[in-house]
Amino acid sequence: MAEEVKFGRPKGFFETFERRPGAIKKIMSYCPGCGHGVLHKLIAEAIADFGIQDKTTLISPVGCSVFAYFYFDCFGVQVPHGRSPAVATGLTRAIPESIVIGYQGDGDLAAIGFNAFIQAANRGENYCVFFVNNAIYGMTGGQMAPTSLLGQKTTTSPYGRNALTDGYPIKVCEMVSQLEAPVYVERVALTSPANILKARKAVRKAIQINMEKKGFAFVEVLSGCPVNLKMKPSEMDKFIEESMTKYFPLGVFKDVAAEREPVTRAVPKYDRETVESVLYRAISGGSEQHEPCDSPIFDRELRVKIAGFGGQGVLSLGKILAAMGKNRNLNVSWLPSYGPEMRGGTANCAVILNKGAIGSPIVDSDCDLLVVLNKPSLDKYLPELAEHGVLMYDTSTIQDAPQVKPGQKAIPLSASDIAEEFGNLKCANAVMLGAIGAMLTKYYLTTDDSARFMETAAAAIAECFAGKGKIIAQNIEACKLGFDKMQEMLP
Ligand SMILES: Cc1ncc(C[n+]2csc(CCOP(=O)(O)OP(=O)(O)O)c2C)c(N)n1
Ligand code: SF4
Ligand SMILES: [Mg+2]
Repeated sequence: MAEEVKFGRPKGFFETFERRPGAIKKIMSYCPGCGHGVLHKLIAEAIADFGIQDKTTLISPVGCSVFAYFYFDCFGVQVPHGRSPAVATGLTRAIPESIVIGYQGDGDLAAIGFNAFIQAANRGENYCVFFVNNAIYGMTGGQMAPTSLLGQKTTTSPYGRNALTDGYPIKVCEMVSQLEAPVYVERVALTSPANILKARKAVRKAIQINMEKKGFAFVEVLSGCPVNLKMKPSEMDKFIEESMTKYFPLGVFKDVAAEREPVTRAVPKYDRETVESVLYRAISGGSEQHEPCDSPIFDRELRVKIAGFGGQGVLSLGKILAAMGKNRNLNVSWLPSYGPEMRGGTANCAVILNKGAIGSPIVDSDCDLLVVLNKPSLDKYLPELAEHGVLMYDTSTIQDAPQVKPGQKAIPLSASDIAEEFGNLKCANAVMLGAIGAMLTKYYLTTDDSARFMETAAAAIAECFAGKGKIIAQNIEACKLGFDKMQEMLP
C-alpha cells in the first residue's frame, strides 16, 4: 500500500513514525473518521507553534490512543489504564518547568481512573488534560463507557443503556467545574470545521495555562468512533451534534485563568542515600533481631526457581526460602505462577535473594538453583539454568538422569519417597528444603551461615505455617531428614 500524507504535517509530529512497528511509517493507526487523529493534530500544532517540544511530556493512556508516543515529537510516557493523573502529578511536581499533557479516553478517565483524575483536578495539579469522550470503549471493541448515552446500544448494553441498571452518563466537565482548584474547563466537539476551530482554540488555551503554571486545565472533546458505533463518519458527526451535545452541551464551564496567579510548589527532594537508607535499612545497618547473612553468594542476586505440580508444596517451599532470606536481612522476592487449578496443574515460583537491591522478581534465565519436582517442569525449565547453576530434582517422580551441561551440577534426591516413608508425602518440599541446606552448606555458605541454616529454616517454617503447630513440627523434622540424607550423599 502506498502511503500518502495529503495535508501536511504539524512539526509537533515526527516526520516519519519510526516507533510504529511494521511497514507503515507515515500515517497513524486510527480508523477513518476517528477523532483521535484530529485531536492529535491540534495538540501537535500547538506544541510546535509554542516552541515547547523540548520541555513537553505527553502521557499516552491505555485505549486506542495508547501509541500516541509513536507520533508526537516530544517526551512521552505510556502509563497503565487510568493512571495518567498519578504520573502527571509526579512529573509536574518533580520538574515544575515541564509542560505536561494528559491524554485520556472516557473508559480510562471516567471509569478505571476516575478517582485518580478527580483528585488530581481537585489538587489543581499543574498540567492539562485532553479527555476524548467517544461514548464507548473503542480499543476493546465497543463496551459501554461511563459516557455512553441512555439507550445507546453497546456490546455490554445490547438493549441500550438503562439508567436503572447502568446509571446515567457521567458529565465530567460539569463535575470538574464545581471544584475549586481547576482553572479552565471547556467541552468541544470535532465535527464541523467551525467546531474544530473552537477545539483548536481550547487546546491552545489549556496548554497556555500549563505554560504559565496556573494550575489544572481540562478540555473534553466529543469525538467519533464510527467503527464501534457502527456508523459512517458523516452519521457519526450527526450523532455527536444531535444526540451527544444534547446531553453533553458544548461550551466553557469555567475560566478563571485571568484571575489566577502561577502555582508554585516545593520540589520534593530526591536524595538517593536517604531513599536507600529507608528502603534497604536492614542491609546497610542490619536489624537488631537478626544477624545479617555473610556468605558471598548473596553479594549478587541468587536466582532460584522451584517447579512441580500444584499441591506438591512448590509455592510454600519458595515462601520458606524467601522468609529465611528475609530473616537474615537479605532482600528477597517471591513470585508465584500457577494455573487456575491449584491441585494437579503445574505451579512454579521464583525466589531471589540478594544483599543489594533486586531488579525484577522474574526468573526466566540465569537460574542459579533450579528445584524440580516433576518431569514436565524439568523439561521446561532446564534451559533456564545458569552456566554454573545447580539442578536439584526429585528422583521419585523423575526417573531419567537429566542431561546438564559441563559446569552445571545435577543433584538427585528421592524427596517424595523419603517423605512417604517419613509418614507424610506432603512434606516432600520440606525434605527438599533440608537437601538444599546441605548442598549450600557443603559448597556455598560460610561456616557461620552453615551453622545457622537449620535454626533459620525452623523459624521460617514456623512463620509460614503460623498457628499450625503439628504441621510446623513435622516440616522441621522432614527438613532435618532431607539435610542429613543429602549430607550423606554429597561427595
Ligand atoms: C487495568 C486494565 N483494565 C482493563 C484493560 C482493558 N482495556 C483496554 S483499553 C480499555 C478501554 C479504553 O476505552 P477508552 O478509555 O474510552 O479509550 P478509547 O479506546 O475509546 O479511545 C480497556 C477497558 C486494561 N488494558 N488494563
Ligand atoms: S476503534 Fe474507534 S476510537 Fe479506536 S481508532 Fe477506531 S474509530 Fe478511533
Ligand atoms: Mg472511549
